[in-house]
Amino acid sequence: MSAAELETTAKAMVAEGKGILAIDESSPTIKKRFDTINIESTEENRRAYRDILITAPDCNQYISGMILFDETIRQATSDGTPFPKALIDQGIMPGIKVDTGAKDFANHPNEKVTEGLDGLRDRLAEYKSLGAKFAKWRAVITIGEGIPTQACIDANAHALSRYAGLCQEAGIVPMVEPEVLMDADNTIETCYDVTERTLSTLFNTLYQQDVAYEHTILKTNMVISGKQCPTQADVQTVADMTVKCLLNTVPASLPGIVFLSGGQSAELATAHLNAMNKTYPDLPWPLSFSYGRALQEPCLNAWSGKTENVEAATQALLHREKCNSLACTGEYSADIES
Ligand code: 5MM
Repeated sequence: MSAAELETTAKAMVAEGKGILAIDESSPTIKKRFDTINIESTEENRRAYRDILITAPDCNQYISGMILFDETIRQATSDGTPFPKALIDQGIMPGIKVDTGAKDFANHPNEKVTEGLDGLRDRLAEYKSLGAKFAKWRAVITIGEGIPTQACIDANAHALSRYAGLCQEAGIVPMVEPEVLMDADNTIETCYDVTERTLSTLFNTLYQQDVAYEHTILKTNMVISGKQCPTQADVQTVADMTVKCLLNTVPASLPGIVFLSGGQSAELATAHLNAMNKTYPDLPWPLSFSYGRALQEPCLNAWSGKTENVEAATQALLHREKCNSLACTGEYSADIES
């Protein structure tokens, strides 16, 4: 694949009014999600659920790509069409999660470093042959007493950069995801400081390793109050501080930035994205979404593992996709929720 094709893929991922649906839960995470609706995490149940997400009619109006898990990229729809082909037939790009998970970081209690570089060159070649156009790697940065350490941020930035270089070599667009977790009791100001330090380290390291910014997509957290913080910043403050942080750290040549939802409610994740795009329509990059939970939760609950609920689940998914599509251009209003 030429540089021009990488550029085309990256731009298409963040085409106006479109975002990415993250359905790349690893086996332990999808089990956690299924536990909430009392469904056993069997291979067939995972396939049936992902079938709903992948084949929702006309979702290509809102969705440019979906991130798959290794098992999912090898599965097929109920009528036997391989999932990657079912996506490509709708004009949606298949993506793939290529990290192998966040593991304990040696000598650094309560911190994680993401693994998955061993054999990655060969795995990327296989995923490409299966139709993958982009690949995601998630690093986890935890806020707490004395953490994150710079050592943890550096180790994760280094791994992200090595994976991103291998992706571009393979003709696959890297979607680099450094996630500052929002589960603690920190203020929004602490989230700002940690996110700024994480992103500036990441882009310096990408530069040192000659990763082309113009063929890279950033998937990041919003700058937000920790879930347990007694004072929760309002929507406009989240929008203002997130945009300020991105302007201070992200090169203008990046084709686009997408957000993870990180445990925000579905409606709040949409409202935050909308406020950013409404207040700041002339940023150097499109701001879009790559939510997992904030797109899937209403759909998963509506489905509850029952065939007779597939239509309701599909409608719940399409509704969230439409809301977030509108938020990409600042045209969302909470009125359309009712
Ligand atoms: C969909 O979940 C993804 C996979 O997570 P695990 O490897 O932990 O199973 C996850 O990387 C996801 O893409 C991002 O965290 C964004 O999802 P949310 O739910 O935070 O929007």
